[in-house]
Amino acid sequence: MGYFRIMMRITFGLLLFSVACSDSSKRSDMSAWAALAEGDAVGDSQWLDLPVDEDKIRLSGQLFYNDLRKQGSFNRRYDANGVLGERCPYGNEDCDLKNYLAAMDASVEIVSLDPSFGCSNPMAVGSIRPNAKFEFYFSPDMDCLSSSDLSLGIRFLLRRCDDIFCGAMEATNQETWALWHPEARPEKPLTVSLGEGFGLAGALFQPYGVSDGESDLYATAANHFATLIDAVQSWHVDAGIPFEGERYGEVRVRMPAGYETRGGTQSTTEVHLPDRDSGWIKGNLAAHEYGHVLQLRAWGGAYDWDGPTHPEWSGMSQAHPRIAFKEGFANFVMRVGLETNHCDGGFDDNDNSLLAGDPETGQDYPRNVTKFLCDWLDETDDDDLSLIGHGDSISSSPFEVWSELVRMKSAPEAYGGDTDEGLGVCDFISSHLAHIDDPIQLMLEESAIKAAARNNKIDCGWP
Ligand SMILES: [Ca+2]
Ligand SMILES: [Ca+2]
Ligand SMILES: [Ca+2]
Ligand SMILES: [Ca+2]
Repeated sequence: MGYFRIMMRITFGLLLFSVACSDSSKRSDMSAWAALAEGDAVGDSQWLDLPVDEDKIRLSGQLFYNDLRKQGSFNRRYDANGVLGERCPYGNEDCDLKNYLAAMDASVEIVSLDPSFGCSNPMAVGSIRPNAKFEFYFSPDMDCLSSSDLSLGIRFLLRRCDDIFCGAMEATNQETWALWHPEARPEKPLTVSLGEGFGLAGALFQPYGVSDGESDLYATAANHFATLIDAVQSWHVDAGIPFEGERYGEVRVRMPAGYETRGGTQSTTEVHLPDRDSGWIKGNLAAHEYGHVLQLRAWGGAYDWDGPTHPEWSGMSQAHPRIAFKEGFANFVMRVGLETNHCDGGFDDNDNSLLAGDPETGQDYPRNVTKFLCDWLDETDDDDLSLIGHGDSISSSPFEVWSELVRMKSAPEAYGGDTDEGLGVCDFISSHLAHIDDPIQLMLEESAIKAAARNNKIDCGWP
């Protein structure tokens, strides 16, 4: 079968540095928060032996974080030795609680620390590359400076905001998690003259270690940010799903949100993550919650059903089909987003990864929904011999799954969906089939999709 099997479109967003006195409402009061802590330094700083025009300054450096997640896409970034990143979870004695990887996509700002002039906007803004580097070559705004000797600070923020995505990790006080470079901060400005270049020591987004109580939440926030960026890379960069920033705005992931014991997505823009209770975060939660953000944005900003949207749930427990679909979809987003949690391999096979419930009620279980969406996506055909039908022979792309998600909510009349009751995985299937005009293609797809659904104990009352 290959009717809606298409090649996944892969695009790589190239982020360029911009030099600007750009404004942002989130930035105006950032200084106080950012001054709370400075990062650790890795290596030495040095004057750069590179040509610099006399009206410009060249600055470079690196930013790392300590990646102790169990789950993530580690090889999207390089480590401090320039080698592709690897998994080294908390508690692994071999790496001694150190796994410094590039803080990819974090923002970096250069600000004037000269007290004579009140220039609060950053004079240059950029982002951290997969090799951890940042580099600026810019002409400062001389109106913001008292002389040709500049007193500069370098500020790192767990925030990515560009045409592809805009989101940040924020602390309980709703300010972005941010750090000064240890050698370019209010207490110790970096002094550079026009026409000079300076390479700063690498910095680590971990000012208080990984187990010193509340303060080490800086390091935790950086690990959540890595998971968020992994999901963004898979869904918005690789799969090309629109973020719709103009319509919905920036996503703010608050951690710790004190009252939370699990994650909670409040809206298209507000995600809450709990405090770390012991050990370390697993690394999957921010990607699951981001799945809810994607669904809400695909659905016009709301679920729209009458009833609770955040009931207790688990993958193997029976729930209303609308909750099973919502949580199953969020876990699907996490599986596509994190390389360690992919759809194929052990999760594909029903022997290794069990289904829940029975064939009559299977659509009520988040686990079954996730496994079905994974079969809808993957190219690994599998067949459970204990269930009727020839199993999974279909495949698609994340973009097509997302497109169907949008369509099922926007045109329920096409297939008889009840948005007041709330839509489930059977609505997802019905919506897809309702838009196939060619009767032969419809017959083929219907047969294949039903077989794949039944392979996941999903039977929508079909004859
Ligand atoms: Ca499967
Ligand atoms: Ca498949
Ligand atoms: Ca499969
Ligand atoms: Ca079978």
